[in-house]
Amino acid sequence: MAHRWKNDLSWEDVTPEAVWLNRRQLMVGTVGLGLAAIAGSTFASELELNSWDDITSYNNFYEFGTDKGDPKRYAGDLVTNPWQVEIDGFVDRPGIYDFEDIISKMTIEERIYRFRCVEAWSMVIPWSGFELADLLNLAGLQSEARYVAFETLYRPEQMRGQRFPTIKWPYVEGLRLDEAMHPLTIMATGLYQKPMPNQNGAPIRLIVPWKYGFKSIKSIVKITLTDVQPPTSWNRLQPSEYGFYSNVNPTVDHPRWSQATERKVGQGLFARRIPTLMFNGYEEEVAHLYEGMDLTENY
Ligand SMILES: Nc1nc2c(c(=O)[nH]1)N[C@H]1C(S)=C(S)[C@@H](COP(=O)(O)O)O[C@H]1N2
Ligand SMILES: [Mo]
Repeated sequence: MAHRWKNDLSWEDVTPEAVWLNRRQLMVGTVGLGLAAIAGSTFASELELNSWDDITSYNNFYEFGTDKGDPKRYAGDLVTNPWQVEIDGFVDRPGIYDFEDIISKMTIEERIYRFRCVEAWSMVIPWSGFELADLLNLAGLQSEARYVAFETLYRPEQMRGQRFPTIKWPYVEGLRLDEAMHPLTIMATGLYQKPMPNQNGAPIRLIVPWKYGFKSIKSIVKITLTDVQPPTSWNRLQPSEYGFYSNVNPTVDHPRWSQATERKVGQGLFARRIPTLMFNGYEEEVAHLYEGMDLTENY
């Protein structure tokens, strides 16, 4: 399939962890490198790929508990094979699609994306997956479709967090159709060229890199094309803090904290906070989707 996606970060841009560690040791061992070297190292840290360990042990996945360590601790209980995704609503071919069948029809590629959580931490992650647009086209979009609603699995026997009413289960999310069809929007099925770990949303999860992390719903079992804006879990929980759009925006603060900077996970507690970029650095690709919209109103 033809892709309009423009490559953003590649393995040449990011600093794989091993290279970074060597460079840091080198720097520590070299006195008097001067300011240029220090500035250079700061830049490198922003583009440093987060380690497998960072990405798979510091998670948000309330289905397994609210602590950042809970998903790694408990997500092993989830059985992800076999897996089905139901696609319904305004599509020509509604039905229950087998995960294996879906991926056999898709072009799987790697995407290195910045990932920015609403709680002001961030990572750089090498996902693998395919464009959501390709899946929606496989199902056949009808002209009435204006939004896409997503639903996570509800299986409290294996998802222990669902035994408590932390949020209203199942977790739900939604996108406007043009956001869903944008070539940056992917369904991720793996990371670091391995199958998706359970704690990161196995076997299939959404990634929308210009939006706060909570939009990127995990372990999806249902996709519905609708003509009305669908409910979303965080908006339902606290509408004054979480809107439908949730675009990364350093100029619009969360009511309880600033969104101007972020803490890169894995850099240590005393690392310098880095500036948050408009649309998480994807402004050139996505700003046109929101032309004429008041982004303070539509947060
Ligand atoms: N089903 C489901 N999806 C979810 C969440 C969740 O609790 N349940 N948490 C969201 C939040 S708040 C974030 S920041 C990201 C975290 O993704 P990661 O653990 O892969 O970094 O997943 C999002 N997707
Ligand atoms: Mo988050």
